[in-house]
Amino acid sequence: MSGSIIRPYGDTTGDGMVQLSFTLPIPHDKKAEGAALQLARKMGLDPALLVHAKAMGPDFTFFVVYGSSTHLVNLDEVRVVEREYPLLSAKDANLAIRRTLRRKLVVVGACIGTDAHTVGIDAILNIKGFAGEKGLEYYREIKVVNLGAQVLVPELVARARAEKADAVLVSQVVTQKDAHIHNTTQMSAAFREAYPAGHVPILIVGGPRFEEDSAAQLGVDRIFGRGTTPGEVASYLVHEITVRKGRKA
Ligand code: B12
Repeated sequence: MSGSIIRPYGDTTGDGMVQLSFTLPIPHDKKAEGAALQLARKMGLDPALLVHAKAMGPDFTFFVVYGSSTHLVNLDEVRVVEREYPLLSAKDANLAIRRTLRRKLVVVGACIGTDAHTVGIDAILNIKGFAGEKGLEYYREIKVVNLGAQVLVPELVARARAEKADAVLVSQVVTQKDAHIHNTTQMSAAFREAYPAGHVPILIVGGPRFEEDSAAQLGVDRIFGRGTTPGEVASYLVHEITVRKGRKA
């Protein structure tokens, strides 16, 4: 195998072993177990071993399957979104904001739609922060307006306008029926409609299950995923206000 082709590792290097779990909408019996193995084989696991099956009520069964994946990963074909800006300390971010804007940077944040998962956005905004980093409220040159959960898009737009927001930070954790995609697209469209072209605030969306390279598709400037820290967001904000100022000049 060339260095850029890899396979998963279980017991011995390159044995391809992976574990996966899923639920089928059938009662737990021998046939259900056979159905789970059929699915696993169709997904490229060969051999596939059933290591766990448990009834989830009378009509569903949960499975864990362990098996060797027949697929190869080509590292040369992996595409990722690299951070194109430097990570700044809170002190340097504050200095850069003051130098660029000569006033505080205003951030309005919310969970939109029916989403009530505020832990993620609070990790970024609240002073106590996340992973040992203080949140944006700690930054002297950032004014944070955290609207909390289940905020309607018109309410978010109105508040962003009233606060003269430089950036709007939205969180979407629930992904059932692609709610995060629909809500984000609706939100970005509403901002483009409410603001003159070139004056829309920096639109940022975050949550654990976004595809990081889909920002343009969703009409936002940046997507932040799992494990994001407040410092990364502050650094991005500094980068983006600097780029925008350069464009205006
Ligand atoms: C805590 C929790 C709850 C709490 C939320 C409390 C609160 N105030 O937030 C409660 C109990 C209320 C809850 C309710 C529900 N939940 Co819930 N919940 C979770 C749980 C266990 C943890 C989420 C969390 O706090 N993670 C920790 C934070 C720090 O991580 P994070 O959100 O990913 O945030 C980080 C990044 O993503 C990013 N980020 C996130 N947002 C933003 C925004 C910006 C601007 C930026 C820059 C970055 C950023 O930065 C953060 C820090 O790194 C998850 C399962 C899990 N383990 O993830 C389920 C989970 C999210 N919940 C789920 C579900 C289904 C529900 C309910 C529908 C359950 C029900 N049937 O009632 C309800 C929905 C309520 C609603 N209307 O939204 C599902 C979602 C499934 C899906 N595909 O959508 C999950 C995945 C559980 C599961 N496996 O089924 N839940």
